Amino acid sequence: MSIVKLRLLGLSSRTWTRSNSSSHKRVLWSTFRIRQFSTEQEVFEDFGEYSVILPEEPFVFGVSHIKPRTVPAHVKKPPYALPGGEQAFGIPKQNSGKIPLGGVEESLLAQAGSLAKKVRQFAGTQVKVLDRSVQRPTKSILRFSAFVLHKVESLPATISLQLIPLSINNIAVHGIPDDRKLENGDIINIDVTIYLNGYHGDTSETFLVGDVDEPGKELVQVTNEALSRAIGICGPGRPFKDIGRTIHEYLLDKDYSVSSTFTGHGIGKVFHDNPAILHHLNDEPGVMEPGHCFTIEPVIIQGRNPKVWIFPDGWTASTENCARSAQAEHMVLITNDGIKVLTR
Ligand SMILES: [Co+2]
Repeated sequence: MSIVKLRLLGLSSRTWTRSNSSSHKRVLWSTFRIRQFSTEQEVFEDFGEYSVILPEEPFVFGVSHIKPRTVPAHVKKPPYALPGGEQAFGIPKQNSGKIPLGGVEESLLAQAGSLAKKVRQFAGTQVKVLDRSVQRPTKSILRFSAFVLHKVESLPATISLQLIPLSINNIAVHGIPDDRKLENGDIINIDVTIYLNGYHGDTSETFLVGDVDEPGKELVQVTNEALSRAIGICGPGRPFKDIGRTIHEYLLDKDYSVSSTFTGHGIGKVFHDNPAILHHLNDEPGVMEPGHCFTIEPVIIQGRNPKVWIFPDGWTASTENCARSAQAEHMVLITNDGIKVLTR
């Protein structure tokens, strides 16, 4: 996205600076106050003060220029991480997305969820470490991601680059760690996906870096509340579509929208399994049954435009108008008489 396009969208920008970091010159950012003028509603939307992440120019397409992290030989890899396997994002249609309850499978799945939760919490403590030193040069988020993974010695299931996706400010999901350092006022989503003993764990949280402005704090709080309300209506016999309805109703009187581009998913031996979990108002069939394990992971965006666009790298998803976005994710297992949240 060029500056010209931003102006066409009605955004006012002040200073634009290019990243002067060495190897991964992917990010162009600037701090400015974003106001979007919508001709339809005739209102100014004030999204607050924060840095906008944009792709480095000239664009580099794809991710082949990014060196994948080396994984120690003893770390067990999922099938799609082996040479020739790229199946992490395809859902096998025949899968029911259910596991047998009360046996070894439930226990292994719970262990994967629990490890993912610990990694997420650990990552949060590392954000706090960075937080204290944002004023001086510190670890880049690239090193941060690699460091977190090194500590847990588990494999991120996400993307073949084997890095934890870190999505900052206007990045909705799948931000690829690079040499940008965390800045005071950033909000950063850390999406932890791990593979343990044949099962996947998947959870994410959006953390505050230093002094985040009020709109940023509120966005994160609303996102967490949307997730918790959606989890609150889950149980055996409940229609899956109640998840989207609950989030929709919660946001109705607020100046936020939920992305319909990114869905939750069944999870277990398969990383992205049936059922697809829609976070927006929908009329999809399907009822939660004991043994269903799935993620709920709403992406909540400031303002009423939930559209995103994908960077030339093919992964990083930014909001269309550079409004901020936050995400929170838990794994929910439906039991015979209720639910277990495996990552809480
Ligand atoms: Co997920």
